[in-house]
Amino acid sequence: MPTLRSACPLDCPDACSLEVTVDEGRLTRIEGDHRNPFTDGFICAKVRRFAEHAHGPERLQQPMVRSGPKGSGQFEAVSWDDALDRIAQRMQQARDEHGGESILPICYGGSNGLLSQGASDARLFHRIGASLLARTVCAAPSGRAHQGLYGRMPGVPLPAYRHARLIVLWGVNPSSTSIHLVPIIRRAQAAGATLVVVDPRRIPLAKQADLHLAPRPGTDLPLALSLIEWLFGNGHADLSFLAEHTTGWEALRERAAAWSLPKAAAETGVAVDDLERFAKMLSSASPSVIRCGWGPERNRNGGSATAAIIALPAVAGHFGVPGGGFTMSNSATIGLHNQAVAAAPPPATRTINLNRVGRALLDTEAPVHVAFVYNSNPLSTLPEQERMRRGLAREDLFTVVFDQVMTDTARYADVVLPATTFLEHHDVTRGYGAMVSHRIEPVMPAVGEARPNWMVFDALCDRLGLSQPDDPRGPAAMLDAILATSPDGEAVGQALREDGLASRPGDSEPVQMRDVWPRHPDRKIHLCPADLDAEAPTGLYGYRPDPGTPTHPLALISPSTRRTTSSTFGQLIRDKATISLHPQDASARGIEDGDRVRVFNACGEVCCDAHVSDQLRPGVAMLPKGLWSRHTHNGATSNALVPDALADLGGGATFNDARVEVVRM
Ligand SMILES: Nc1nc2c(c(=O)[nH]1)N[C@H]1C(S)=C(S)[C@@H](COP(=O)(O)OP(=O)(O)OC[C@H]3O[C@@H](n4cnc5c(=O)[nH]c(N)nc54)[C@H](O)[C@@H]3O)O[C@H]1N2
Ligand SMILES: Nc1nc2c(c(=O)[nH]1)N[C@H]1C(S)=C(S)[C@@H](COP(=O)(O)OP(=O)(O)OC[C@H]3O[C@@H](n4cnc5c(=O)[nH]c(N)nc54)[C@H](O)[C@@H]3O)O[C@H]1N2
Ligand code: SF4
Ligand SMILES: [Mo]
Repeated sequence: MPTLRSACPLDCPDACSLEVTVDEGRLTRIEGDHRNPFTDGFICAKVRRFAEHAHGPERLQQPMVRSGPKGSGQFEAVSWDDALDRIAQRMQQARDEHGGESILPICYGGSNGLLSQGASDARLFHRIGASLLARTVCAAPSGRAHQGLYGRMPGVPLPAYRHARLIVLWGVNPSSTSIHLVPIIRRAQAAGATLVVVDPRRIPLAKQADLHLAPRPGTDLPLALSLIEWLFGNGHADLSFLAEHTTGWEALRERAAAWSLPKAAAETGVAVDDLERFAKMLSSASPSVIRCGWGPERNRNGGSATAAIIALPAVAGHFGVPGGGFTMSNSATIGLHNQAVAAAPPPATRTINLNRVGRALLDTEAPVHVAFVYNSNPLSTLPEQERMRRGLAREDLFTVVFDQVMTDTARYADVVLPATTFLEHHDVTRGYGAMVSHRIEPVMPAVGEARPNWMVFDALCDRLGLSQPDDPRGPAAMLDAILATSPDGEAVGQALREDGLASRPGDSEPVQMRDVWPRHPDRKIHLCPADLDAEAPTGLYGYRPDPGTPTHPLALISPSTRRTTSSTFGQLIRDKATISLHPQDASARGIEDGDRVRVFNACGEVCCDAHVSDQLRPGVAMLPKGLWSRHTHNGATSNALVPDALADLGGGATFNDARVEVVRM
């Protein structure tokens, strides 16, 4: 069998290049290749199992319409023409009777490809005047902070961590979420680098770290500010760098002054000696790099916390050397965008925050009449799951779910449409860790009658009379439009067309504040930008205390696991999930390992089994992200306990602000 080339478009920083073998239309082997050195010939276990996703019993093979009550998962097959006619008719009717705003697209991270998201889908929804969606469930607060301080300056390339003498993993768990960084860290450690982990639980790399700080969830802001205060207070702030390359450092210093190490120790639950050790490491080690993950952003203080974390290298003077600085998201590193594919500006309609879609679906003043779900599994991944479920159960709501498999959300659909996977369609991807872009081509025929996103949205545009003659239609025209209008289109176009793989133009390992600069007109770091300061409810770097109450005291976090990408691949997991509890918290409640428990708060409740574990700090419980209904005893998951309160910046999610009580059943 010939080996074919592909690339992984899943929501993962690593952006692997792949080698696949297909036999008689079925995927038989999928492995990492060496074209992209970061992939280095290996991939995660999830994608190695991709054949089970692509060819498994849950794979959607043909369009279907509902034949039983909502949520029952009873459907009957129809033709594509029939399904598309019904959808077009309901969209037209909703627009005529209630206005375009009564149509709501619901989408997020299924495939990060530029042909699959924000492309012809945006064209359709913009032209019909649908409600706009603020796609805020992930990276919204950290993205605002990264934009405000640095204009999304490219991060330290992950391979350049080999140069570092101090590596800080701050609210990030590469062993699950970015596996190719792990060997790089190990090699740096073998060469003498110090490793610090800041995470409320003992992640695998914390076991090999020189220092593990386990703050209470949501307290990274005082933690980072206390380090900044210590650096200034002890003569370790790089004042000449701050004067030359930053604005707003005096305001940052003033706000950090509220947080002495002892005060931060009390708020974060981290020993003052550990804070001081960490501060000393930051002041002395060079090169020093912070990998800032998405753990710190998913709470009420998330934007300010991320801003304070990524301000640290500026205060400590870590920039200008290979392996020095910070890495947040690298998604803006290669300048490719697909606005020309959308070919339609956003309409002047309302914007609905993705975190509050449940609320929007239950709103009776400005009701949603058509919900169109694609690239996402909102019933599993959005806050306030019970609200979401009640919204989807509304008899008068017409719901389309366009997915690869029968998700929990799809069971509530009126019409289900089968989507192709990246092995069956074209796409263009950009890594947000690895600084590469891939062009993906189909390596096998579509499974059943599955179709790619662009084909479905083009067909709906046609049916609704919304297509225009010069719209870029089809993969080749879409790629042309992207390359012709993107800042780096010319620089990477040839490589993408010829090799299917392009690296960042110019230096492959840019050094922050030497080769790459803040993307602000003054090329300076804005440590206290006015727009962020105005947006945050208590001002930038303003701290909001723990939302726990005497009735719901435990902090429930729901981090990623190795087994799913968000909820993708959840159908392949057969066993039930457990909630991890610290031994102290378990014994205080008379709970033993394996007991069935009820986890609850004002939003909802989950029934599952307990796992007693000292890998968490006391006061913190864990039930992973991405679970499906089948993984608990009552069909509810961690998201049933997550409030739809918003973070301080970017309207972001507060998944880790769930506060709960747990009782034995
Ligand atoms: N295998 C796998 N890979 C993935 C994903 C997946 O679901 N599975 N998801 C992908 C996506 S969508 C994303 S956004 C990235 C996310 O990548 P990561 O940021 O690595 O993942 P998370 O699991 O969100 O959070 C990381 C860590 O933050 C910790 N944490 C929770 N609350 C806090 C806090 O308040 N402060 C601090 N310091 N730490 C905290 C958690 O214990 C967890 O270990 O990974 C991507 N890669
Ligand atoms: N409790 C809790 N919940 C969380 C988080 C958390 O930390 N805790 N993290 C959040 C984060 S970081 C994220 S990014 C979100 C992600 O939330 P979602 O966007 O809902 O992501 P997935 O669960 O991966 O669902 C993606 C779906 O898209 C489908 N899909 C993939 N490719 C295509 C395609 O080409 N076309 C179509 N039509 N469908 C496709 C997949 O089969 C899958 O069902 O979840 C958030 N939810
Ligand atoms: S999910 Fe991440 S590690 Fe796994 S194949 Fe895709 S890019 Fe690579
Ligand atoms: Mo995410």
